[in-house]
Amino acid sequence: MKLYGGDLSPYTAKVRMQIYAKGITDISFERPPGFFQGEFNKTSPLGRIPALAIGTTAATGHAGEDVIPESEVIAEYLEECYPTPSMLGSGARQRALVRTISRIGDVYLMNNIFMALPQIPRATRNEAIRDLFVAQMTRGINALEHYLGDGHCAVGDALTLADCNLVPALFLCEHVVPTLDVPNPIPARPRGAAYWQRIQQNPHAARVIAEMQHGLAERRAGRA
Ligand SMILES: N[C@@H](CCC(=O)N[C@@H](CS)C(=O)NCC(=O)O)C(=O)O
Repeated sequence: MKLYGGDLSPYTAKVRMQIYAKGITDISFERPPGFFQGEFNKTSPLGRIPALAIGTTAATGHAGEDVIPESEVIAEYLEECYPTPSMLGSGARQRALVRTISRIGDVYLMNNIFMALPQIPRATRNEAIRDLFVAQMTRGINALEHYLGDGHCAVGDALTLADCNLVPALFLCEHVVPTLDVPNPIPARPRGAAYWQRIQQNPHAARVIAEMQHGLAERRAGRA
């Protein structure tokens, strides 16, 4: 299998963290062909990364590679293909908590920060658009205060998909949100701040954070 992605992409980081934590070694990491030319939709119709290429015959029967889009769908597919160690949580209630935190990381944090990115340049910024997305991000990060526990990880002491979503999401809160002239929301949230401190000690989290930092440095230097 091949994972098309990029170092700075938080959605790619989410899947890479899952791959590292599960100890999967037979998936290669590749740059998406034609991504910056707007041609990656020839490989994966949504044109976004990450995308997981799993074979040469598409499930639909159409010609071309068989490619799975959307980080959450990829994450679920990997859990089915590599069930051990499970990153879904144990028991129905804990799995629902893992999914709740995962959706906060993906839908409320990553997605809204991502949609606000065009509002970074002050000269062309529409403050109403920025504020709309920031309000939804704030809703999510406030709710996290209720759902995060005191264990080493987002849910208990073992890594789950909740951590794979939160680590890149909180990286964006810390490094990207301030570029919108909005304060990093983490320090003002005690549980979120304590979790962010703790999880950065985890080697799989630290590895994707280092990759995203590398991607951000490349982007800021105009190399990516
Ligand atoms: N919902 C998608 C979001 C993926 C996404 O937005 N990826 C960004 C890079 S982090 C991308 O490919 N952007 C290019 C574009 O939107 O055209 C997922 O979970 O995989």
